[in-house]
Amino acid sequence: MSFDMMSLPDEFIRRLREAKHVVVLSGAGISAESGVPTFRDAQTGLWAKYDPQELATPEAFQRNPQLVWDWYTWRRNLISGVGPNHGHRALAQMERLVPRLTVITQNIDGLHQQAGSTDVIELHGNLSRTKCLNEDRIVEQWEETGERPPRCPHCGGYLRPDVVWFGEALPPLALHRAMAASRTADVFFTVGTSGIVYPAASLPMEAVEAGGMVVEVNPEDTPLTHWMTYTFRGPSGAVLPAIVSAAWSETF
Ligand code: BJW
Repeated sequence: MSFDMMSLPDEFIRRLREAKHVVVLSGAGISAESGVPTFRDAQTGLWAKYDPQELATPEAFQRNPQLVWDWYTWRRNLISGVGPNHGHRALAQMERLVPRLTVITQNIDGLHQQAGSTDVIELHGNLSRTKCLNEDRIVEQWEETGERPPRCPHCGGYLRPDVVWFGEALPPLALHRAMAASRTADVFFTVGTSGIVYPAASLPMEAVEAGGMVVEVNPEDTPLTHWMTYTFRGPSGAVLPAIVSAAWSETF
């Protein structure tokens, strides 16, 4: 789907070009065009009968650790076969055009970093890391015995992905940095997130309260929409390159 650059308001472009700090809160929607299903999309194939919101919990892991481990293994394999799309790349490009750009992502796929973004705060962890359920320490190597989940080489407890499940605290430093960045944002983009999961969904309000311009990029309305200074309806892989082109005449 194309996005009409002519529809970008002059005032939006002016404030973006003058911004000293641009902050982007991204969600699963930015990776959708890379082939990573969003969190609230209906799942397909093997996983169609499961609700992701019921797999991404400590209770699910306690109830059925093998099921949850297998789901994350499936997702890790899926992510390893895809790459960043035009939306991720447009943000990496924007970072080179403004004094400072911080990406705060809820995604665990590492695609912003692959695209070249260098200041990325991961709020919900990263699927490439594994940690011990008991000791909460990152584990890089373990013996593959066929048991799923595998066991921690130090304490024998289960291993789990280093991601944040419902009811778990976000990494404190990441959350602190995300709050601080949101409060200093001249322009705050929320891209491809349903805006229903907290505390991430509160970050645009931090930017609003500090006087920042808040902008939503999403094909659909969200609960965050009414806070926005501007909303651009469309897929981020089309909208974000159009914004960079309109503001800095960069071509993609
Ligand atoms: C496109 C597109 C395209 C499609 N282009 N866009 C305050 C109020 C109410 C509840 C709470 C509250 N504070 C805390 C809570 C509880 C809970 C919560 O928020 N629940 C809500 C469901 C109500 N929050 C928590 O439990 C958090 N922990 C916490 O607060 O701890 C407190 C604590 C403190 C001290 C000690 C102990 C505890 C933790 C939240 C963790 C969320 N984890 C997950 C799983 C991560 C690992 C994994 O990936 O498996 O994070 S859940 C899931 O949701 C995942 C996502 O990051 C997150 C957000 O989803 P996202 O990214 O927005 O995706 P979707 O699918 O929802 O939306 C996609 C969007 O893209 C849609 O809008 C589409 O339209 C759009 N789109 N194509 C652009 N091409």
